[in-house]
Amino acid sequence: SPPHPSDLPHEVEKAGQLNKTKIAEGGRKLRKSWGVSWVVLAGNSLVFYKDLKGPAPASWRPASSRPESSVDLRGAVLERARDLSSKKNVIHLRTVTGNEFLLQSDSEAEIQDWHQTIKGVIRRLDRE
Ligand code: I3P
Repeated sequence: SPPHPSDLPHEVEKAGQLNKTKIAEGGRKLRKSWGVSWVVLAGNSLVFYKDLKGPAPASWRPASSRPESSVDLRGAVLERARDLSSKKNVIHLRTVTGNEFLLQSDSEAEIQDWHQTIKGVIRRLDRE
């Protein structure tokens, strides 16, 4: 069974629902496919979970769901996406391995908070 949140080694800095699409894999461009994900920022990673049908879970981690994927933020680059989407409130994340994601929220305040919080982790890792 999946680990209980309290067994996980890192504290959750932020978690929430975002629209997400991967736009490149290993530097190779992918066709966009937007979907809703639960995104958890913990330790050095951004972790993606499938969205749940129905009401939002009480805790940060959807019960009995395993991560879909996880992104190592060391050396990653994060910017506001200017010309990469017709949507508003989009951030663009590129990993050292050349994987690229767009994350979007209907709330400008939310995407600004994600931007600042993820940036903080990237800067911390840059100093290590
Ligand atoms: C894409 C879809 C995406 C859109 C993308 C389209 O079409 O409409 O939502 O991205 O634009 O190509 P399809 O479903 O046929 O693949 P945005 O919503 O982020 O604008 P793009 O090709 O300009 O990236």
